[in-house]
Amino acid sequence: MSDAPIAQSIHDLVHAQDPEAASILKAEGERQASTLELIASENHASLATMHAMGTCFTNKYAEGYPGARYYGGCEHHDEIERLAQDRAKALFKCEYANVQPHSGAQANAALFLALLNPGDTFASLELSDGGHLSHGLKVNISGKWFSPVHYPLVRDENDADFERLDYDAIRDVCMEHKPKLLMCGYSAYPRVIDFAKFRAIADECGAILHADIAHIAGLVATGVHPSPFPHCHVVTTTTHKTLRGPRGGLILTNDADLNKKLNRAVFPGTQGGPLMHVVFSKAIAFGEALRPEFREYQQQVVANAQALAGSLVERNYRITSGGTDNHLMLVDLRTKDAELTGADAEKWLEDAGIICNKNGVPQDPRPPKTTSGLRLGTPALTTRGMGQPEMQRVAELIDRVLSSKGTDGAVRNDVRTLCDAFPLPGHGQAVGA
Ligand code: DSN
Repeated sequence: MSDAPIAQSIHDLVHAQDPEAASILKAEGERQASTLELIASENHASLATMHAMGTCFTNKYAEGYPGARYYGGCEHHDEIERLAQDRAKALFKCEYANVQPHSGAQANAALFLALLNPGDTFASLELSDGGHLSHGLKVNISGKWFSPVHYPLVRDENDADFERLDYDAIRDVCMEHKPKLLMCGYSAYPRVIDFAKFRAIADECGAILHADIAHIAGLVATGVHPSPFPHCHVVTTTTHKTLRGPRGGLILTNDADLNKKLNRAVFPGTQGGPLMHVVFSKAIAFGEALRPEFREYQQQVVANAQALAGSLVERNYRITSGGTDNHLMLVDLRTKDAELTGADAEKWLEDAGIICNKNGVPQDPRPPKTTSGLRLGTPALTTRGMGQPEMQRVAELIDRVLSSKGTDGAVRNDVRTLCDAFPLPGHGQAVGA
């Protein structure tokens, strides 16, 4: 890799000054290289994207926006922020992009500040059904200062749409409560979202329609999942999940007035100085996402998720809603073993080098720290170059761990062998190993 010498020098530079910190960096690099990353919200960014965050753009305050800053010396910060905005607009085919949110939750906090007054009602999917904490959880500002009403998934097991969005119920909830904002887009929902249906409901009840596409941003940017535009008034996302950029947030809209309000809500409403080293990295990642091969990658992410889900079903695990259309799946462990919990499964799998997270399944009788399910995603394994045959192997390894209740110690070696066959792009150079 052409930038490998730069990566090597980052490690060496840190090591020469601070061996203690450098050894932690090296250990984390080795952990990532030697384990199977199945957390649906994680990925392996390119070396260029990662290293862009270690640049002199971190040294500068650039409060404000391009052409209207509160500090001198922002000429190149204006250039890079405009480049990131232009690439984001090209990717998502929209008119306005704010690239400054530090994270997805920050983007959503700005959304609330821009569009709602404290106490206003909004509609969303509850966290326990696959939503996100910034969509109205009581301990989050969205649930503390605003008034969420939640719409359900289809609850009837005999319905063909079991555990999918229930658009009739969404309409009923919205017509009863007349929310000012209707949110769609989720953290643990494996099916296609029908943004046009959401817009019809929003228009009928008089709500602004917002989509949080944090999980599916890469799929959306490449047309592998339908776009929220032109249906949604506002779209928020993270940049580090399927989009494979640096850790950060992004706000998109086609509406000039909303754009003004959203910009003010990001700065000075909820943030101070932008993280310009991250904006620099966002520009680079968006450039990568505009390349044709990024679409092939996203198609493979979905094909891999479907292959993994299919292989798990063959081994008697239930996948909620019967499968997946995107990059993730929710595995209901109870069909395999009624006693098996997500917490135990997560721990045993981690010991074997398979990294994932416990997750409630819809209507889960167990609490969030225990759960009956696992959430699995394929973006990171696909970045390593794995395809459908490897997904069958991964399902077999998962099953060996869970069937043996974590006692099959040989799995750890098999995981290492699989990882060695599909090295991380740039690994070794990235940590100086
Ligand atoms: N924590 C993220 C996830 O894992 O889905 C959402 O922000």
